[in-house]
Amino acid sequence: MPDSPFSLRIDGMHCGGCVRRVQQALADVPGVTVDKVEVGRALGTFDPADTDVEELVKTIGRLGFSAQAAPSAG
Ligand SMILES: [Cu+2]
Repeated sequence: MPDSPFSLRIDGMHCGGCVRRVQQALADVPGVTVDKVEVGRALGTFDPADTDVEELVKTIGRLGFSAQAAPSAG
């Protein structure tokens, strides 16, 4: 199955430390490939057989940030 893109808008991120935490947490989710994390958003792809956007939102929520799915650019 082809990977699906995800784009998350994330509130509560402030600095490079936040970026690293989000990047690490997403990368630890099976099936996820992180393309880019910056303050306020994260982009990448995931294998729909392994996870879904809702799980990624929850993963970021467990770090203390508030994430929501954003429309994919392009
Ligand atoms: Cu920070």
